[in-house]
Amino acid sequence: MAYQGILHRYGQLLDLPAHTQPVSLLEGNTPLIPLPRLGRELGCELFVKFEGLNPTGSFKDRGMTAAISEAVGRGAQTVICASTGNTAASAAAYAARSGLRAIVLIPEGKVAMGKLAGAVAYGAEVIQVQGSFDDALSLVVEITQKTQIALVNSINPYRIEGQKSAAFEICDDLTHAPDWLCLPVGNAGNITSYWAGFKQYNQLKASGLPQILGVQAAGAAPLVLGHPVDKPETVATAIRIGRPARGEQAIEAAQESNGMIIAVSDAEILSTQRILASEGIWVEPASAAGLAGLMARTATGEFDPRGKKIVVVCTGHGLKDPAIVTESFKSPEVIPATYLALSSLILK
Ligand code: AN7
Repeated sequence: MAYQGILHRYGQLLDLPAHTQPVSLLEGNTPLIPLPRLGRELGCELFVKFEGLNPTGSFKDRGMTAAISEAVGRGAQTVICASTGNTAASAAAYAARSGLRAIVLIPEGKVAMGKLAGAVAYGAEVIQVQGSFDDALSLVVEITQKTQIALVNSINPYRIEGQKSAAFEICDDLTHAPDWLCLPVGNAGNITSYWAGFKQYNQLKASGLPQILGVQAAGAAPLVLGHPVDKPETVATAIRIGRPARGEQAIEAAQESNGMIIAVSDAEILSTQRILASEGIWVEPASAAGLAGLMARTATGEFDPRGKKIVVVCTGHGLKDPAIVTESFKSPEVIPATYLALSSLILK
């Protein structure tokens, strides 16, 4: 049967209320792409779980199909979220599909253009907040406590349920869990979901458990520093978050899995974005953090990838943030439309 989305494929394993009414854009079922060249360099079997290939270009669609399906079933008419961009675009799309009003709060001037454009295109009411993501999330929590508006940030437990599906897919594709899973950490919903998903699948199918490497940006690394960051700053705007809502669960996931949470610099994030692109995989900066962390720790000798099966999660597509690339290259060469001009340029 044709693929019908994650609620259809894995709904039995997700703890969703009976009133849930599926709203899907056929999210999930993303490819696990081998990186043989880089894997050989590192001495490991390396894969990218390319979550940028979801319907709105990020992993958020897995949790959003669940959260919106529950909200619709409960009779909600309006949903709201705070977002560094991807949650906003995803909430906007799933709300549009189900006829709900979507309101999204974003930190002023700090959201990549592809995400903002998505939220607008899908018809959300976009509001810029003079503050950080964390300030916007506090507002969202307050208004959803005082009104019937439904919250669709990853504080919403159904978001976590939906996002577990990525762990199930990886185990199904590899026939077992990898040795390591490396991923970026912002508000810490995704690391929480993966760990819950791997544990659940292991209980059901003895698929094994990965060690988890969570990676923050150095300028927004509350879980590495051990305290909130009031003014988070990083080129990876998706993870520019100083007070992760599920920070404790992220630390639990790292400890229970015998993994770790580390930070990488913006320079390391951007150089890893280029390395992934050189393998044909263009991701937004935050999405390069998992691999950046793996490579940085391998370079210092603190991590030994040799002989391991490693999955890096690339959470969002490069098209989300084209400016990061276009701002740093010079405009392409312009030539007259003649064979002579073309051949003298490229046949040196
Ligand atoms: C590409 O969209 O928080 O640790 O508001 O967009 O589960 O927060 C985005 C987060 C990683 C971090 N990669 O995931 C939002 C938002 C990308 C992201 C993360 C985000 P979490």
